[in-house]
Amino acid sequence: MNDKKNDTTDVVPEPKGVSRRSFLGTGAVTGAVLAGATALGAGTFTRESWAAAAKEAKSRIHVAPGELDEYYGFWSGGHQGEVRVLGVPSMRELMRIPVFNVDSATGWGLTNESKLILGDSAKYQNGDCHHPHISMTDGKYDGKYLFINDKANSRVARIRLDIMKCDKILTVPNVQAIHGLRLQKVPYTKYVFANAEFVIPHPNDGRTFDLQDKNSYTMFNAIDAEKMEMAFQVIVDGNLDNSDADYTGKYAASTCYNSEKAYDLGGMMRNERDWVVVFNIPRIEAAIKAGKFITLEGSSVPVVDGRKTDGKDSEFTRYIPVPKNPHGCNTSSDGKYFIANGNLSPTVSMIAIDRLDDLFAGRYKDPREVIVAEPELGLGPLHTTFDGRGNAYTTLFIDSQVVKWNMDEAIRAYKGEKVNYIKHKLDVQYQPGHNHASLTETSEADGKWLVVLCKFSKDRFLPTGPLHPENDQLIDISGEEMKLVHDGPAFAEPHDCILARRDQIKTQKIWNRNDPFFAPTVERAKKDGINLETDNKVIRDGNKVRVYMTSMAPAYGLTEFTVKQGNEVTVTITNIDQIEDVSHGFVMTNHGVSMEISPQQTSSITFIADKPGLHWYYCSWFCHALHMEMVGRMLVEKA
Ligand code: CUK
Ligand code: CUA
Ligand code: CA
Repeated sequence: MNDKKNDTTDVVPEPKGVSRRSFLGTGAVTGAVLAGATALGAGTFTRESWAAAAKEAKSRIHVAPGELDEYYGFWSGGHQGEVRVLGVPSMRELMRIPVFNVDSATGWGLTNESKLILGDSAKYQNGDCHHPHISMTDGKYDGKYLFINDKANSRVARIRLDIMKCDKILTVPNVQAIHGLRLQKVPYTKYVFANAEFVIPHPNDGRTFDLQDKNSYTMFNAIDAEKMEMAFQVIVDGNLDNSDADYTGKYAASTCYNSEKAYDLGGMMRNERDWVVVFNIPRIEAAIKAGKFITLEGSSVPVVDGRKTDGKDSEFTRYIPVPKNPHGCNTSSDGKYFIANGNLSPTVSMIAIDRLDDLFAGRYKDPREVIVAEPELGLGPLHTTFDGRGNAYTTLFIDSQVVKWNMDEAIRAYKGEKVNYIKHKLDVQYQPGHNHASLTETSEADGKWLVVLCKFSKDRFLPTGPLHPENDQLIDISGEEMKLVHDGPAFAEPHDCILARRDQIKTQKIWNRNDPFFAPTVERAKKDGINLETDNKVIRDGNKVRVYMTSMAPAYGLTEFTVKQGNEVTVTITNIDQIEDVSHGFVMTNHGVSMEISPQQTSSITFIADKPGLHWYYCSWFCHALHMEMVGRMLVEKA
């Protein structure tokens, strides 16, 4: 227990054992969920032993000035659209990686290099990130890429971890709202698995809006991780929420909360059970290789049908009924279970991965025979994470708690043995969604830290008006009991984060001149006969003007250039500084132009010189004692 007491009887947690409300029937629980939505304002804290607790917590997470953290944390930026890099356990924010947003500091969404990566989707300036995941080899992080979804515009992005920049974005075709995203763990991340959440008509051209129509469905998507191109799509029954992959490379699983294919709340809760759908990856690959697939109108992506026909399973999928409206889907770090989190049910369902071969071979009458336990944990279980010592940690949204429970004991209890598999319950502040233990998605789960991403912070921080920050809490899980050690206010709902050991991430100190990130710009310069490292030149090409210059603290290679009003101007700057950390910027005042040029980087930006007169440009990153003097003038002659 942490040392704070909650003064409302409604949310008083029991430190150990099963919550008194967890035995409510499903119907009552559904009622509690709906009531919970209005009862969230309840608790206030008394802070009697705050000082002592705070002191102890501080010593656990303190990373002294100049010292480095043990873990990299990659945080989803939620509907802010970026990825944030934090040090753990200090929870210091180290960097922000713009992805689906427009970023003024780096020029992401403004520069030609970033627009090329954003592709057709550059027209969207919003995103909604949920699930950041690091590429793996043999079930361990290889530190190469981080992938993240954009639910808002149905995209998946890849970040190169050596430079911590987004290098590819793919809009997943034929679907709406990419939500659950996980990576193949074994033998390596060949596929990014991405769930499209919403059921839509196919083709979605207005000829029908009926979700019950047999041509209304959503799809499970596999993306080739290296090429960032679609590999295949699988039509499913119901919808798709979260997913995960196993440690054999054979199976992926997804939760479905809308087996009803309903469009409203009541409809989506109609069925007593929804399901987990399991995908047989080798069978799908074999069918595609054999040419047994279809394509949808206007798309060349191979599609296979994973729906049941007349109650009969397809060869590609199995549907395992679980209590209604499950949410999170998590593979235990020992590789044994897919765990579906009950959400509306106080339970989680443990699916034995070693029974899936038999399930696909048709050896079970009832697909629920693959479920080896369904422990009751408390109200609103959303996501589960693991410590590598046989324990699981599940967030309880409604109870505002994290529950630590033992997987083997839960299985024994399911068989009828009298064991208390609940090890500890800890209050969190408040209403947690995802949680993530250090290295939990890999075979190296080390059981040291647990991050809990709370959706509400209420009274935990200085008030910031009607919009409150979220609260990302850090919990020490190295002992028997969980200990809350840090509160981390965060903007715009991170949803999920991932932790990697610091030795697993290897970054470049300065850019490599041959980096593919700006290779297209280098190519174009070559066509103009420009040596980017030495030339400062203006190329006139009809109405287009291309300005090439170098930057080296504290000066641009060109302090003046002249164009005609109405010219389309592309400024390309190469930072020839070789000194780590000496980034320059380029801002053309009153033109909406801003970009970053880090050591040995080439960046370019295009704009219309629509106003005659003198326009100053300046360096926006403080690079030198004479940084203020790092300026130049664009002279625009009247048309
Ligand atoms: S989801 Cu947000 S709390 Cu998008 Cu992984 Cu569960
Ligand atoms: Cu260059 Cu400031
Ligand atoms: Ca449902």
